[in-house]
Amino acid sequence: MSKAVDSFMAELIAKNPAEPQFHQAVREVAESVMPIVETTPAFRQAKILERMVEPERVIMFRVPWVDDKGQVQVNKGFRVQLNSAIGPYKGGLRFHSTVTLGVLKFLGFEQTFKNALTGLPMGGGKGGSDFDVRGKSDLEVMRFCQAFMTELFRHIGPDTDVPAGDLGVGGREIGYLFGMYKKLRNEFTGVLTGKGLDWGGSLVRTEATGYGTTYFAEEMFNLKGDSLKGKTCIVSGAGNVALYTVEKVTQLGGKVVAICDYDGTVHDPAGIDAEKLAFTKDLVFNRRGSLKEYVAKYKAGWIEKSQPWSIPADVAFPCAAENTLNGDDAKTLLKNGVKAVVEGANMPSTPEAIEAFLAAKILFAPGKASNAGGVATSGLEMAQNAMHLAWTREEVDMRLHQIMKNIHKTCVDVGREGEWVNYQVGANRAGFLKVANSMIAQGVV
Ligand code: 2IT
Repeated sequence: MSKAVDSFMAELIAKNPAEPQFHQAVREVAESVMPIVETTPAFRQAKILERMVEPERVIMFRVPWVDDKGQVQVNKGFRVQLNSAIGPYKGGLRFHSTVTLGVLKFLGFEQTFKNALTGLPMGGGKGGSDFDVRGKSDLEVMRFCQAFMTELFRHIGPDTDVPAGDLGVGGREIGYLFGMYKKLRNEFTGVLTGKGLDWGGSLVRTEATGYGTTYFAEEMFNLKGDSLKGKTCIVSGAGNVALYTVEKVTQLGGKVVAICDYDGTVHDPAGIDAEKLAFTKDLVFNRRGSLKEYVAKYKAGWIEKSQPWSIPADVAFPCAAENTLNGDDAKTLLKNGVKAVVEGANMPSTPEAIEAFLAAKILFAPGKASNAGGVATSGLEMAQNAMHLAWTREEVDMRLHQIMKNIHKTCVDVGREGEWVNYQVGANRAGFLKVANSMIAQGVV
């Protein structure tokens, strides 16, 4: 490990204490890009890394609301505007009890590089609240979203900052947030993405992160003259990203044998086919139920309070949350002969897990490259909104597919190490260079 990274990190940690996820995300990028920074006087002189890790602006606010019992509740609200060098701030909102400033800084930092990789003009941002949608009634969620937007609206706009969904924020929440924004501003614009199809949303946005992750995996195999066809796959999570990964993998001829939620892992050796997936989507998205119902209905295996990493597979798709695949999980996957690990979530693999994958030289795709299809399609939604028109499903899917191919090619071009591709280094360096050069062109601001 380089001395320059160590001293940079020591200063970052001293200045930003108690934000371990942010430290982790920065270290991962710093390790990839420090060799470029050290050998490029213009980057050193511009203090480019020091500037990148300092958000341009952080907004923190109180979100008071009234629950169904008439009790006043108070949550924290945040929007972290990380970097606007290449476009308006862009990134999701996360509503979950684990949300802290440090978590959102890590997500906004990742988002900045991810958005740069898409090739679309989007800066990096992230926001959210420690509000947990689980266990809340629909009306409570609506009142919370409205309260949240009564402060957020003054900081965002279609050319300023365009939030979207993340964990805990799906179509329902975006609807309530958009309704309140429109009322406060008296303006119907593309200020949020992930909107409903009848009111400015884009076709394929819901499916985009999972589809994009799968397209990326297919590209990785294609480069080696192989494909997902016939591959046994395991997926963690049972949300938007996970279930549309299952859908696309199955369409491309792979077999998904596991998914998981907070309660445990479904192990279905026969594979989660289209009919079972339709049931699961209804269970998760409409009825907000537990995967235990899948087990009862389809007589599948169940591993209580566990993730799928112990199940032998060719490909693992971590599509849940950060740090949900650790060093021991990585060893188990490698022992079982995993060929590829393709991240659908943001930073799901711990540093120890990544180290193990890179040492074993398997195919490893970091989330900022492989899960970029979601935000890329948000970018396509912004473009359609700005033009006041809507593209067909084929048009959006074709563009998403092309963007994922381009990101893959960029990672290969920048990250090739002999016969093997270090996608981690490729993604970090390519994203960094675009943002760094844009910042330098715009002066010290
Ligand atoms: O992590 C992500 O890329 C997202 N949650 C999607 C962000 C977006 O603006 O669509």
